[in-house]
Amino acid sequence: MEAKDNVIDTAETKQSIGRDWKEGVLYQLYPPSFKDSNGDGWGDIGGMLEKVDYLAELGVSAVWIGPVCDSPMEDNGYDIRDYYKIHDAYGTMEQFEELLVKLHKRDIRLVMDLVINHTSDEHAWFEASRSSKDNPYRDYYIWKPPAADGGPPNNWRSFSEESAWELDERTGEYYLHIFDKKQPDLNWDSEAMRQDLYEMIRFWLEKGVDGFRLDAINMISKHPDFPDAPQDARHPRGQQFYKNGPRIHEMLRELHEATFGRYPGTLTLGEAPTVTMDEVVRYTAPERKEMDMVLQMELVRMGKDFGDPWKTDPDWSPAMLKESVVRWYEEVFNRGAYALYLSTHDHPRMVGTLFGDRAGVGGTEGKSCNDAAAKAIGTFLHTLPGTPLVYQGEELGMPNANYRSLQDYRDKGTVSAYQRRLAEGESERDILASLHARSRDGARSPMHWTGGPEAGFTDGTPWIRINSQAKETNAEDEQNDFSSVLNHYRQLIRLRQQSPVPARGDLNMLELEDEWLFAYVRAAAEERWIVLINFSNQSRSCRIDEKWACLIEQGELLLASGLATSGFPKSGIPLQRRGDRKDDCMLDLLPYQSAIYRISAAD
Ligand code: TEU
Repeated sequence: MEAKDNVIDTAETKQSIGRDWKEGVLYQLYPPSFKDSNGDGWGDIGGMLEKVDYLAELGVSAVWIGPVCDSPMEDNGYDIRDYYKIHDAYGTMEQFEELLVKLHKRDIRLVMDLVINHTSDEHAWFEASRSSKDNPYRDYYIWKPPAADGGPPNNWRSFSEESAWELDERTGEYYLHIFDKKQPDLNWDSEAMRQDLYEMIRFWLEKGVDGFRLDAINMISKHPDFPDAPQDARHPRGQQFYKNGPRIHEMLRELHEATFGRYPGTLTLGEAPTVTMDEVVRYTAPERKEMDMVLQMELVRMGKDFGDPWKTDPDWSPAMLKESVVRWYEEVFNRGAYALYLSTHDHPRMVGTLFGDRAGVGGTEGKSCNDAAAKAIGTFLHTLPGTPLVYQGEELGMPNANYRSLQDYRDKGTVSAYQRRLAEGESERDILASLHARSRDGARSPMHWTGGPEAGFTDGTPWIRINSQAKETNAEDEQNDFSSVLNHYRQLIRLRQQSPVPARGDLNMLELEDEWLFAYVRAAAEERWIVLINFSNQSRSCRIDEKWACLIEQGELLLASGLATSGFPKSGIPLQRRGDRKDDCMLDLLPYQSAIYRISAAD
């Protein structure tokens, strides 16, 4: 495409808002569960408008808003029926424009969710496509004749665990759907389809949208031969033939050139599950002009064995966490870019997954343990290399929803997994335990705005049950409580605004004998930070190198957190010297304690 001299100057507005994207903090807003303004129990743009001040006070620089385009809502909007229309339950285009203006006034940029690997089967393109083999829209989607035995063209499975192919009686052919059968995959090999998508993206850019989170973007280029995968391949079978496929980079470059590249300053945040580090660099190296950042999905998926998506216990260890953090830093940080999240709408909340029983969520001491764990997670997220992405409610320490029966769940994939497993003879108790540990609905319960009815989310009946912990954990109470998780997040975000260390600093993960203790140094030219975190619910102690001990002693404590009843040892420093021996310095951290020290670069 011949874009260069076609650069449109809304860029000026964009660049005047905030600083470099990487330096800020991103916030994920999940529309159905954020705030309802009209009492229908479903979040909406009116609700978002009410909460712009809340977001501004938190200090985030951009908000990624989940899909709000017209949709039959089979997958909460990740199944778009009309890219040019706001879904009725969310409000109107005028309200969307008002939101954009209001966010910009508070220096917050708006990032839309761009779902372009697939559409809804109710999209006009698909309706035309399926109508006959010679319809001009036929090749907007991926159609194949049946295999010799009349079955699907290959053995790929969809994320919803069925075949990835659906037979359409009308023409006797199968269409591909990597996700649900209501979400047919677009055919990115069709030039006409791509041009239609680009036009739609420019429509939103013209409105002044600042960026896009590109849904499942590394799946758009499919292997041209559609080969069978080994029968025992990891779930979902066939993924190696459509993730990071043969034409992916060519396609992303063309997409960039035809759309985002014409609007400098636009952020593109690519969702790319299962990638190698080299692949991430290829996606995000600035000179390649593909995407700005990839979402680092490893931490949020950690320990979840994708051979069995419903396994109850995440097979997770602190060593895995350290390894992943260091690998991304060493192999990507200086060559490409990534955003880091520890919770999102597709996985149960981190505070439940990693700390679940360990944090004692729901028990008598549940609240203080939960909050201490939530703060440790916050410290970790904001002090690692990579741009932090906070998922709504995480900043309040919202626990995983405590859904206990099938009636509580709304996610289609969750409900069908329940039914399938029950039919296969599994006990209801076991199924519910694994849903609690793994269902996406765990993170989708509505925001806790107040401790009042329906957590202040709606005046009506919420589309999904409010978490019973809303009375103890809610924004209204936390606003004014200096020791709240919310205030911890606000301070973390402020620290990031004031120092170059978190966005640009090098990382040196110190080797400690206790795997539950994390100590790392972030160093930028002007300044260094030492971060200490205890990820367990036990007090822990291990030897620390004298050199680092001295630096901690001389450092300035920027922020600390731990169990409300405890705090730091009297000295204010979590260190003890035992005897005179130089190497006998111990680091002592209380359960879920975290601390950030600043030491000058000269030390
Ligand atoms: O998710 C894409 C994705 O790759 C999945 O691995 C996701 O982790 C899975 O759905 C978990 O069960 C994106 C969206 O984030 C998700 O909400 C959508 O359902 C999906 O795309 C289809 O649009």
